[in-house]
Amino acid sequence: EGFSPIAVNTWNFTNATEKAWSVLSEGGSALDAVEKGCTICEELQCDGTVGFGGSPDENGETTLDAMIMDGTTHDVGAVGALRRVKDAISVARKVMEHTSHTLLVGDQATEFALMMGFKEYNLTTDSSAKKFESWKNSSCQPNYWRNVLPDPKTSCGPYLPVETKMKHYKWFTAKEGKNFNVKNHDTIGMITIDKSGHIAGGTSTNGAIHKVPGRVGDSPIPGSGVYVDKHIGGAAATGDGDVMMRFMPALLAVELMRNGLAPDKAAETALRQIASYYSNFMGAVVAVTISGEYGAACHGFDKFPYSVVNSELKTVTVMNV
Ligand code: SD4
Repeated sequence: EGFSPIAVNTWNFTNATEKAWSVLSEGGSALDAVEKGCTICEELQCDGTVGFGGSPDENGETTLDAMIMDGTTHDVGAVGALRRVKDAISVARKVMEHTSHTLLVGDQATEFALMMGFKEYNLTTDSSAKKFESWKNSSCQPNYWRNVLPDPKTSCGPYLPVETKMKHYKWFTAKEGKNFNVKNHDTIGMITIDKSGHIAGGTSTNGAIHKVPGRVGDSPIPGSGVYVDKHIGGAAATGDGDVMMRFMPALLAVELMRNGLAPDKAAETALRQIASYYSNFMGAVVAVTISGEYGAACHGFDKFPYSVVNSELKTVTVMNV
C-alpha cells in the first residue's frame, strides 16, 4: 500500500514547508522532514516568533519551546523554556532519541543540549532588546499578570523587575483582575507523512512576548501543540497557548478524525470546545489524515494562512481559512 507524502504547517512559513518537502521527495523520513523544516524557521526567525531574538520575557530574555513526535512509535521529545541554545527542535529530538523522558526544561535542558554538542549563544538580538526596552519604558505594559496591584483591572503600571514585584506587589485573590495580553501568535506546527506512511509532528516557538519568566506554552505539550497517530493522522495548534493547553486541541482533533470527521471539521470542533469557555481566545489548528486529506480552522484571527505541499500540488501552496 503506497502512501503519498505530504507536509502541512501553520502560517505561511513556506520556507519550512519547502525544506520538509525536499527531504520527503528525496525519500527521507517524516521525522527528518519535520525536524529540518522547523529548523529552517528557527534559523529564519519566522515572524520573530520562532527561534532566537524574539518574544523577550519580562527580563528581556528569549527562551524556546519545541517538540517532536513520532507517530509510528508514539515517542515524543520536547524542551520547554530552553535557554541560550538556538536549535530547539533538534534538542527535542535528542531528548526523544537519547532519553526515555518526554520533556526537559530550563537551564537543565540547556545543560543537556550542551552535552549533546549544541552550542551556547545569547538569544538576544538588537530587535528583541528593542522590543524589551520599549515595553519596559511604556507607561502601561501589556502583561500576563492578574489580580495584582498597582491596577488590578489592567495590570498596567510602571515596569518593575520580577524580584521587585514579588516583594512589593499586593496579590488579590478575587477574580476581579484581568490580564491584558499582547497578541503575538505565530508558532510553527508541522505534520509530515513520508512514503512509507510514517507520520511525524513538530513544533517550535519562542512563546508569548513579555511572558513571566519560566513560562512554558502549549507547543511542547503532547496533544496540545501537536499530536500524531499512525492510524489516523495528525494535528498542530497555534495561538494563545496558555488557554489552548487546557484543552489539548491537537489530540482532540485527531480523535475527532478517528470518529470520522474531516480534518477541517475536526479542527473547527476542537476550537469550538475552547471558545465555549474562552470566547475571545485566538488560535488555529491544522489537521491531516494518514491518507493525506488536510484542513484547518481558526478562531479570533481575521484569517489563518497555512502551508501545504503534496505530490498533487507539487509546489508549496498557502491556503487560507
Ligand atoms: C505559545 N502557542 O507559546 C504559542 C505561541 C504561538 O502561535 O504563537 N502560537 O503560546
